Amino acid sequence: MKGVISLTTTIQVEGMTCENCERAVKFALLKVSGVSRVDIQLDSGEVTIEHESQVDETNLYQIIEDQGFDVKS
Ligand SMILES: [Cu+2]
Repeated sequence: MKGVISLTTTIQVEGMTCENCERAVKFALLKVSGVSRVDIQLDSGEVTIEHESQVDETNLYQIIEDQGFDVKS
């Protein structure tokens, strides 16, 4: 049986100001296959994503930007 490797990626995001921003980012990320959990700290802009290792992290950045927010590099 092949094990699934789970990774945690933390992304610093700018521009999320309220619960609606938080929810938009969270739901968009949870739609990605292989993403199992998303935690968002609204005050610090920290988005923590638990995902399988095959998930492309640049795709996660793109999804956040598509919601209208800036990913700090
Ligand atoms: Cu908002």
